[in-house]
Amino acid sequence: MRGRFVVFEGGEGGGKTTQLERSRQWLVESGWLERLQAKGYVRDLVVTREPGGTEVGRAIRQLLLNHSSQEAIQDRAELLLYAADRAQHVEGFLRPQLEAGALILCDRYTDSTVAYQGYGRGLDLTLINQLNQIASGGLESDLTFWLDLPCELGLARTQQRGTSDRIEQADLTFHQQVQKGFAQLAQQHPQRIVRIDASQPKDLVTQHIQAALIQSLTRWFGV
Ligand code: T5A
Repeated sequence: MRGRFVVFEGGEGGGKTTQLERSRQWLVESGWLERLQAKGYVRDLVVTREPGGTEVGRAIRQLLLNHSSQEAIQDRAELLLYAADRAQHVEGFLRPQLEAGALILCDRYTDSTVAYQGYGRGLDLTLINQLNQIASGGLESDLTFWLDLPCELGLARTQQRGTSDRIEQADLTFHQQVQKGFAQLAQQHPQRIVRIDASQPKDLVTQHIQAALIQSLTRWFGV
């Protein structure tokens, strides 16, 4: 049995966390999960995220997002910390879960590194692709949702929460570059990345994601 790996990507405040949780709930409540389990296609449904999907990763996440010292984290150090989080996550969690037949919903993965550290920080894209390859051991998502939202709107949503992390505090040009990065990735990988218009009301976004999930589940498992 081999599981499947579904990733939610996008800029700040696009609604990834909200929609990932709604997908989890829908898979359970609609009976899809039970049907896939009964036919032996899927063992379990698991939810995870990057950075911070493992215990080591949670320490790295804390360092990356809530770093408060006067000493700035340098761009290449930031890149390597995300890569370390991913290497731990892939070997210690994602691969074993997939081999055991889990359907995984993951908040962010390799495309975030290309968009944030590549397009946002301006680090060399060839280097980032090589590092993604090393950290992931070549593990790619089976399906990635890109929640596409103008960054001004996304940042306004996160600001309503009243707190912002180190990366959310970066300037608007950085977030515009990140947005450009996701758009390029979606163009380059149309077979893997599904663009979702995240400016719509939550329920409509959920409907579009569910429709795409049904299509993929049907294709993967023939049910
Ligand atoms: N990062 C990550 C890198 O730089 N490189 C990497 O390789 C990786 C893996 C992670 C940070 O690390 C960076 C990217 C990030 O900056 P995070 O907390 O995991 O940080 O991710 P964030 O994007 O910061 O998470 P957010 O919670 O800010 O955004 P979400 O998850 O996209 O949005 P969500 O669901 O929390 O919603 C935000 C608000 O908007 C509302 C929600 O209710 C909530 O209040 N909302 C909507 N409002 C109106 N209409 C809709 N359709 C809405 N959908 C949600």
